[in-house]
Amino acid sequence: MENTAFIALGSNMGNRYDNMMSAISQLTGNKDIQLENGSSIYETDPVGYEDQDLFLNMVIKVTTDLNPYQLLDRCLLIESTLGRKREIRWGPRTLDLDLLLYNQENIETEKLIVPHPRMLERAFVMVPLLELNPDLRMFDEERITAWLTRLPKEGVRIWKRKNGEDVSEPIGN
Ligand code: X6L
Ligand code: MG
Ligand code: MG
Repeated sequence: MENTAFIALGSNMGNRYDNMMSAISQLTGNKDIQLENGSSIYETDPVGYEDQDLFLNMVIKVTTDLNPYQLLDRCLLIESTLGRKREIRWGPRTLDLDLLLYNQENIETEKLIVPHPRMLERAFVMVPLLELNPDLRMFDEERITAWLTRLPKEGVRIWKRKNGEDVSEPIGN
């Protein structure tokens, strides 16, 4: 398990929590991907296309022997086993799995861009990612500073804490 990757999960259709837990089991049930850590789960306002239900979002850290393309293919396969249909762009989905980071690598091909090109603009990705304390040195300092000076938790409320306890109150910034 020589490689470390961070994967973002999102769901806003069906049983959102069960969908995410099922995805984690499928992803890490195969011996070639090991779950290292998982963030709290956040309930988040939809962005991009706003006329849809609230999302649950979280980020997991895994170690793996798979290369980034194999890992991406595994993610896409799990999305389809959970019934993901691509109808409306940015629309509702049973499960979304986005490969955010793979070691410190910069990959830019037609199939895959890592680090995920839009992650710094998305609080529903950055709040759980920063909770896991990844090394963010792959980004230039200016972009990180610019992100941190905005309201990073807007539209992002804790839903299930990492320690397991349910909450219904949003946490402050
Ligand atoms: C202007 C234009 C501003 C487009 C933002 C942001 C588009 C995010 C797409 C955007 C823009 C996205 C999730 C979501 C989606 C999710 C929450 C996307 C792709 N996925 N909203 N919207 N959680 N809360 O996982 O991320 S669609
Ligand atoms: Mg996504
Ligand atoms: Mg995706």
